[in-house]
Amino acid sequence: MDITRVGDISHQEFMAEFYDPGIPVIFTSASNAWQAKNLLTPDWLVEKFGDRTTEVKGKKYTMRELIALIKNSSSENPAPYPCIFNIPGSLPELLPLVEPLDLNYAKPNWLRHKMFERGYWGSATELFIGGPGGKFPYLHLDYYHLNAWITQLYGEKEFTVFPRGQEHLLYPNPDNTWQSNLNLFEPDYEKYPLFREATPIKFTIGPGETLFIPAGTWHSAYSTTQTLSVAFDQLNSKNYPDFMQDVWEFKKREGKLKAVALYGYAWVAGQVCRLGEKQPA
Ligand SMILES: O=C(O)CCC(=O)C(=O)O
Ligand SMILES: [Fe+2]
Repeated sequence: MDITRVGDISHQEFMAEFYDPGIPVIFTSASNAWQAKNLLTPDWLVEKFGDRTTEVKGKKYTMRELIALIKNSSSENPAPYPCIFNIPGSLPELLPLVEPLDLNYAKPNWLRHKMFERGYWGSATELFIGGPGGKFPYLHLDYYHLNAWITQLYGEKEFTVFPRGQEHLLYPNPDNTWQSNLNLFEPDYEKYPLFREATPIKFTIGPGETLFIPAGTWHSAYSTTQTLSVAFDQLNSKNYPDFMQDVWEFKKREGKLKAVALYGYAWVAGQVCRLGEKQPA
């Protein structure tokens, strides 16, 4: 199986051919809608936001320091990855440059509703910065069964995704079932023999391309050059049942009372969003 690239398809076609069946796809030109396209470069970020800070693996770095690290990164000696800036919190000036955030495809998106905007669900609009050799630490499913939208704005990133239904070949960690135990980049087939039967789909996305990763798709990524990407999540009636199950599972770890409160809140928010969709525009 291969990944499909699409150009100028309608929202309706996207929904029917990719969204509803849950098939990953690359949009080659959706980001034409964003001013950020062809604007963001590592040097530009240093010039505009050199002093802004973020934490990577528990250590605080400035943008200037991170860009210097990715410029010196190599597969033998990779810079830490991923380096992530929360855009609304730390780089709000970028927000108008990524409008419409939904790229005219990632809709409806209940996470844009006031009730879901509070940061309880791991959903965020983020800038990912990487250097050559930077590997996402594990093969995984995204938290809360959110759909992921990743737009590459600079450089090239190699993704690996797995077709649905291969979970039993991917050795999810029993304690963290959204993470795989195996090292995708150097698989130990002795320890994880069933992985031989898995059929990874590998591809590279380049500047201006947007990858849609449907909820429930196992994936990981690897920067082959200096990379900048903008990622955001999507929730609506399709992934909402799985989302609610995750809200319960994750919040339970923080205490039953909290889980009940947040589950109730997410349930109400879901009904509000569902009703909103039914109203004529
Ligand atoms: O762009 C990447 O490195 C992949 C990021 C990813 O899969 C995630 O943050 O969940
Ligand atoms: Fe992910």
